Amino acid sequence: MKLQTPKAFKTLVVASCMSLLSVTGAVKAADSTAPIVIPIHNWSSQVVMAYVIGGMFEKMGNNVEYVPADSQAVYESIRNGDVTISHEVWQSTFGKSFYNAMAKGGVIDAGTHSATTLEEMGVPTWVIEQDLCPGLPNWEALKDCHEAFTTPDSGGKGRWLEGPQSWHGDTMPDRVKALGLDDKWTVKFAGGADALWTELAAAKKEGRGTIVFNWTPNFTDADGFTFIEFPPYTDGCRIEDGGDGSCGSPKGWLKKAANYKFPKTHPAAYTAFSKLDFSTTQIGQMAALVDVDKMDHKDAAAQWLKDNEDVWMPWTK
Ligand code: TMO
Repeated sequence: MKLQTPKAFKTLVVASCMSLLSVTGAVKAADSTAPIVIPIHNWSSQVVMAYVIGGMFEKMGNNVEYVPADSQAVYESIRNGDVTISHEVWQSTFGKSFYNAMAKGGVIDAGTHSATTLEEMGVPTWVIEQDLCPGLPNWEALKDCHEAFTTPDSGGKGRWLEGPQSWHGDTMPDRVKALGLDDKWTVKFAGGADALWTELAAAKKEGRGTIVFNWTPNFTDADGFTFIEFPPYTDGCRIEDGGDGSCGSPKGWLKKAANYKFPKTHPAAYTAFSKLDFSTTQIGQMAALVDVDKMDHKDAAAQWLKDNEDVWMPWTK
């Protein structure tokens, strides 16, 4: 065994002083220059918020990279470190993938937004006002009104226009069957979120009934959209969770997720991300900048950051 050299001894002394300093809070660790990788999915608030959060990180001096990502597979990508964060973990649609990845090790819960969520089939409120399906929003009204919701491609059945299949798999077709509605209703998957908004506008213009998948917070909160009230959600009620599938979606949370190394590699950015918290109104506004005002996602985010410095700047301090 060798005796400690003076140089190693010196290093030890310096290291001890540094840890003493950090205990008293006098030293802040610097964020790594490695890029923070933010995923881009396929609904407007998520994309605008990606650029809002990325813009905030950049203002803090961080490097940011954006990657298009599948909204279910992203939790495994966060777990293995290819993606750093997810800023909109919707309970109903992504809760299972989020917790599955967490259970495998490598994903942390970085806090919950103030906004509560619902992701559910529903109708524009004028459909109820015009009584196109008497008894809505109670789901049992659907037993008796499918004729008002047929489309040229629905084979005489009423049609539910569900979101892209990449969001929920067969949850809605399973539900139609489990509720005994499959003789009268069929589910069609939209190619993308825009197809849902096109359908809402077309149905209104033509004065015909329509049932579409939608969510809150969204820009439609301001227009009058009514979610159908299905039998209440309980843990395990869906077929993929071992239940019979005859339940609606949960009134859920909206969380933030991160790779487990993020707090260590980028402590300042992680601290800001952990404090970051959006309300229903703020998220609805982010969506509206694109879906109502027709802005580009990046321009919408730049506008939002400019108009809301009092909201996000305190998170960076
Ligand atoms: C995940 N989404 C908000 C589209 O339901």
